[in-house]
Amino acid sequence: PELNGDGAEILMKSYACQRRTPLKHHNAFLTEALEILAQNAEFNDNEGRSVAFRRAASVLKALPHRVKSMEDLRCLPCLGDHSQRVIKEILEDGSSREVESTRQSEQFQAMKALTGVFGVGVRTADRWIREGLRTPDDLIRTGQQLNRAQQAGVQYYSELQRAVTRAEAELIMAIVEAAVNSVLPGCQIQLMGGFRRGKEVGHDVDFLITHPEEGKEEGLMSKIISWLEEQGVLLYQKTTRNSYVERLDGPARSASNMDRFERCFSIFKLHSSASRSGSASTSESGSACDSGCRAVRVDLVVSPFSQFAFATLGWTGSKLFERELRRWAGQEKQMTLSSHTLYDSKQNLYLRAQTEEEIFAHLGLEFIPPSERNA
Ligand code: DCP
Ligand code: MG
Repeated sequence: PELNGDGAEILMKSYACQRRTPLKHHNAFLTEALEILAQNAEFNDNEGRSVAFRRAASVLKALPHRVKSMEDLRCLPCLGDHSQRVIKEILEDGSSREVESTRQSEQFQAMKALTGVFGVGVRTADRWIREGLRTPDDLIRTGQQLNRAQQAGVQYYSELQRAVTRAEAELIMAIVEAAVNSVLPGCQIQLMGGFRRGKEVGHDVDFLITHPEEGKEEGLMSKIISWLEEQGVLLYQKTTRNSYVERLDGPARSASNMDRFERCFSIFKLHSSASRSGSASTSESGSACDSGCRAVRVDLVVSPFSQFAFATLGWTGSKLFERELRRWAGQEKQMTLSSHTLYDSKQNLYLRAQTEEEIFAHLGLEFIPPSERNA
């Protein structure tokens, strides 16, 4: 095994969910490069390649020191030939030609700009690029057919591009708490995603809501949305209903890893002055976002209490950490993990849990706190 600066052995486990990955690490100069290639692979609809680069980057994030030579990589898992080539070039020349030419390429930049529009995925962006479009402005200029989400995405594009600060997240938390408490007292509300992992900024703010009395959460989302709409907080919202059913013979094989909670994708309106001073804006109604207004993406998820621990684990991230948890469960434990349940295929039963700690224990994993899930 590799030695660290003090000569102590580093044992790097191969699944990201077996490792502690802090937010701040020593190898951003390498991980940013590998993540460009991962993102480009996603743009090319090559998921396998994308995950390989993300796993390689993630191993470097977990290292307790800066990589100085290829020797430092001996015995590390998940570093394929391609990743090693890129790392070698950066160590020797300061940058990788492949990474830099990807970063500069018109295709990559157009994909980044177009998939950066809320409501636009890789397939749609790719089609637009083949039609000669490059930027969100081009969509407006050429009068593209846009669905409601994409219209909001274009309308609030520059606002939504700006990183959401923790202060803004706290402000939105206060608004969500006010909404939830006024429609159903006794709920629990949790800040999820990157902010739960300790990030100072995010691309959105994620919340998980439950009520300790199972069943009370039914119909909750539409009441929350009505309250927020009456207060004029929402610039956009789309709610999907809860479609989860627990099957006795175990979870259905699903094409997507998306969970099936009642969920609201929304855009909140804050007053810029309020988002600086820390007071919420709840008085005006209407859906305009003028110059004194801040638009922020907010995701609300409602979970039944019995699934709350699984939902908490599933909505904390990072995306790679989640993916690795599910892979560990399936490949190493013959279990199926989702944001709803954990199913043991050897015993043919659902394993219940009230806390994240219990889920890690069911999976035979050491508990990793949210701040160290930044894989
Ligand atoms: N999530 C997931 N798979 C998805 C979508 C979400 O596992 N396809 C989980 C993990 C994420 C969390 O939900 O951490 C929130 O998703 P975000 O896209 O908001 O990701 P983050 O909050 O981690 O990042 P950001 O700071 O960019 O919002
Ligand atoms: Mg988020």
